[in-house]
Amino acid sequence: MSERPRYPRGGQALLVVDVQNDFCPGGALAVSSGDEIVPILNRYIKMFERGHLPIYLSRDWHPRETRHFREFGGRWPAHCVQESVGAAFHPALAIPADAQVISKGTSPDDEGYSAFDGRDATGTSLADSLVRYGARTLYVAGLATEYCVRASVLDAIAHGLRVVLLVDAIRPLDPDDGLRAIDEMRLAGARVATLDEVGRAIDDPSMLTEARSAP
Ligand code: VGL
Repeated sequence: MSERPRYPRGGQALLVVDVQNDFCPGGALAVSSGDEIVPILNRYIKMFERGHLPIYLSRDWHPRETRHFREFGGRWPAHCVQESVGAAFHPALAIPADAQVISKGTSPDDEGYSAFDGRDATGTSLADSLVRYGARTLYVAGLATEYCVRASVLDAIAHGLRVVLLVDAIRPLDPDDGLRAIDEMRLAGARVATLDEVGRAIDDPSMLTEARSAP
């Protein structure tokens, strides 16, 4: 399985949320410019690979019939149906061979907004996997800001993790809701950062800790 170290430097890990075809332009529940973040995500992924740090990719992985879909009483058009092209990761996303895929929303009663509701291929929850890796700081990016990114960030904080929201690699379904969600995540304790800052933090994790405790 993974060749990444059991206790990564600084306890840092990356979570890329739902960068799937259905959330990108042309998809069933498209985030406008959702695909714009892919080259930025690839740079983050490279940074974490170079640092030998664990990388998680969550995906919506819904059954054809789920109460998450409008057709069955839910809110959304059908999207990210298991094994469909729409559920596949964006083709330009540079997924490392040992990245951990976390599937969520996999049963008819499970809406699966948060990656913390998901499990890897062996049935291990994201929270358990992070504990196993000794991760204490989770960097989060992906789609969509006000739904699955927000839910994952708030759950990570509730699990006692430090969260860094990668604001240059998230996009909302609705711009106003996206801004409100960023405020909410910050108020809950998430730090925000962009590529430059993270590049330095990976080499010197104390940088983020210090910045967080500054007034
Ligand atoms: C999402 C709406 C419905 C997301 C998933 O990935 O943010 N949003 N299902």
